[in-house]
Amino acid sequence: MTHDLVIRGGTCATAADTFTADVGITDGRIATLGTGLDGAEVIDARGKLVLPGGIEAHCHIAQESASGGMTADDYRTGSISAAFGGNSSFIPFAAQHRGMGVSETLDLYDSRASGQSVIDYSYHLIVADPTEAVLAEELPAAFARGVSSFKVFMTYDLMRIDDGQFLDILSVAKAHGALTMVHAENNDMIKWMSARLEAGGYTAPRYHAPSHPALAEAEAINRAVALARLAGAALMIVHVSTEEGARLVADARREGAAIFAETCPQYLFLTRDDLDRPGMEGAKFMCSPPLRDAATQAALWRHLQAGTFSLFSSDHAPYRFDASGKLSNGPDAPFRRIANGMPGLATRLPLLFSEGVNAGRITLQQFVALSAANAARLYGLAGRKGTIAVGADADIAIWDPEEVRTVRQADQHDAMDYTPYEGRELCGWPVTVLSRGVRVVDGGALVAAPGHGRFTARDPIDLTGYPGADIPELDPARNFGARIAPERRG
Ligand code: DUC
Ligand code: ZN
Ligand code: ZN
Repeated sequence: MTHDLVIRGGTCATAADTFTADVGITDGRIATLGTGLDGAEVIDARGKLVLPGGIEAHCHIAQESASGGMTADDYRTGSISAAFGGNSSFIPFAAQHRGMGVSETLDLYDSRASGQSVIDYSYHLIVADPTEAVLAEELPAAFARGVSSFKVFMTYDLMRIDDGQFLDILSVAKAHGALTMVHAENNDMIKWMSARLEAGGYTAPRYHAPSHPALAEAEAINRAVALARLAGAALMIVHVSTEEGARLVADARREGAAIFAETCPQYLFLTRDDLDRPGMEGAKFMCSPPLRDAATQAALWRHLQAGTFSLFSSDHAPYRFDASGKLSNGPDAPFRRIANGMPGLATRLPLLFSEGVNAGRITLQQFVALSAANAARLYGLAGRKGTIAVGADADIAIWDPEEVRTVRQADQHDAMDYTPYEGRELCGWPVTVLSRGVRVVDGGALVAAPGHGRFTARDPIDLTGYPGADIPELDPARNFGARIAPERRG
């Protein structure tokens, strides 16, 4: 049998295994793993690693914030940047703002993504307005559409939900097999700290860090875990930035709860000292939660190694260092009026490979788990993406584990005007990236056209092996129709 394409002689790796094989691809899927395979086209991968294409599971693309600021990247530039970073698919957010319906939100993002992306995509739905209609009709309709995860915020006045609303959303998610994601920071602690800092005249970017104390993250994670356990629902805590938060996650996981967590490159590779760069340069390093210190970096690495974190995602939230982005409220804006976020789609995996695998901190199997396999399992893509297996989509990144390159903004493909990793020398880079068997990036060039990437409907989360509610009698999902107390609706 002649395949459409054969990747010959590479070292393949999954989250479980490393093996040498040719990968035979036909009709966009992996058809054969073997030796001596025939292909109409052949990629020589001797000396290279053949890995599942990354799944970037946390990024903000063509998304406006509640206060109206738009990300610099759209689905074209964002997907191209992701592909150059070794990703074959990504899951940006579709953000419901108050007053918007869920279907309306998804239609809007469909219109933004359609025909633009070079890699496959889905959305996590951000739920900021969980009305009765949203809970009873629109979220189920979103699941039916293949959107099986959504994010809620415990902070930001315009986005946050209260604990009762959080329980309602967790219950609906549980009933439908969706995964709830949470931005866990205590809103009032942040507002209280910010007001005091500002009153004292402490408004430079560096004060963004103390305005979001570690305690604010720990308090919110503790509460979020308790709410999820009461509802008997699974929960993903995104962008964990503190040792305290990671420890709470590890404890809950040890007790068998379906609590999952993610950390991000910025918390392992940057510190709050970066916020203290001269002038307003620190604004480039503002993200929420904020950068912490070197001791926290070390603790987060330990948790990454120990399996506390299932995901390592970029949280690419691109705002340029100009009046269209970070400095939209003036060249000296106080930290509270500077957009939060930094780019990272293209650097997430090279950073993890270089400083994780090549530096001996994590195994290749952990790299595959963190870059693709765990996201596939948790976000309803298992069997299709995130693995090198017969029948799976041929979403593959071929890596040269010895290539050394220095990160430069001039080489980036996103719509940004800086990278926080400027000048870093990294060893190990993706050289060819395939999406469903089609070369997207090859030899340093983009070779697929916008529109190659398709919306991918996702399956429900598989929680086999996790217990249900800690207190079954209180499991709201068992009494779904009567679940929402009318007094909370007013
Ligand atoms: N949360 C994110 O997930 N990304 C950017 C900023 C934020 O608050
Ligand atoms: Zn967040
Ligand atoms: Zn984010």
